[in-house]
Amino acid sequence: MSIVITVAPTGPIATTADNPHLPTQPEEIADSVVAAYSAGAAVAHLHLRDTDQRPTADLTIARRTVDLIAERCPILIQLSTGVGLDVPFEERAALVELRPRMATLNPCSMSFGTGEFRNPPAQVRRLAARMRELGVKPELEIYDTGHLEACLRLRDEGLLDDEPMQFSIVLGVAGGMAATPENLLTMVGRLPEGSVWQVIAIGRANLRLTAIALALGGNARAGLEDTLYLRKGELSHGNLPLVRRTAMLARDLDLAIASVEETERLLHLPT
Ligand code: KMH
Ligand code: ZN
Repeated sequence: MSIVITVAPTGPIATTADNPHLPTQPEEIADSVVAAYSAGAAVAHLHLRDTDQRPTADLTIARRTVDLIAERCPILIQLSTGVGLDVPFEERAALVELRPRMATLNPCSMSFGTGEFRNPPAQVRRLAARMRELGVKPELEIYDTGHLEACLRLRDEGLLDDEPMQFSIVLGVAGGMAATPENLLTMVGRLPEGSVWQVIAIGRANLRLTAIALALGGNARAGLEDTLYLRKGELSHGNLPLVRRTAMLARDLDLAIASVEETERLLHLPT
C-alpha cells in the first residue's frame, strides 16, 4: 500500500519571527518544495506571501512560485484557496484560474484563532463549480463534523465529483475540532466509502496524530504550516526535517511512499 505525502511549507499565519527557517518568498518556497520532493513528497500545498510576509493571493507571485517549482521537479501543486484570514474570498478563489492540479476548498465559515475564516455558502458553491469546470481537484478541508455534511451536500448538488473525494481532517485550530485521537477516529468513521484522506494536525499533537492517521490508512501531510517544531522546544530547520521524519515513519510502518504518478492515479486527477 502507498501513502501520499503532502508538504505544506508555509501557512497563513506564522512568520520568520516565529521560525527563522520559514520560507516566505517564491525562491525560498521553491527551494523548500524541491527538497521535500526529493524526500518523498508528491504534493505541495502552497500559501504565498508578499515581501512583508503578509498572505497574498497575488497571481503574479503565485505563478512565479509555481513556475520556479515546475522548472525543477514534477511535484503536484495544490494551491491554498484559504490564503489568509484577511484576504477577500473572491481574490482567494481567483487562484484556481491558474489551473493548479489541486486546490483547497474550505466549505464553511468559522472562528479561526482570534480571527474569522470567511467561506460564505454561495461563494463556496461558485468556487466548487469553477474548480469542477477547470478540472482542479478539491482538497476538502473539514474542521468540524458539520463541514463534512456541507461537503456531502455539495456532492449531492453535483458540484463535486465523488471519485474519490479527498478530505483533510483539520484538528487543533481554535474554532474547530480539538486535536485528539477520538476526534480523528470519529471523523474517519464518517467519511464516505472510498474517500482519500489525511489529517492536518496543528501544533503539538502533529506527530502523534499523523502516526495514528498513517496506521489507519490515511495519507500524511508535513511542514511548517502545521507545526513550527520538530519536537518540544526545538524549532524545525525548514520543512525538510519534518518531511524526512514523515517518510521515515511511513517506511517504519511498512508503507510505501507514492510517487507523483501513483498519486495522480490514486486521486484520479484530471490531466
Ligand atoms: N492552515 C489551515 C488550518 C487552506 O489552506 O485552504 C487552514 C488553511 C486553509 O490554511
Ligand atoms: Zn493551508
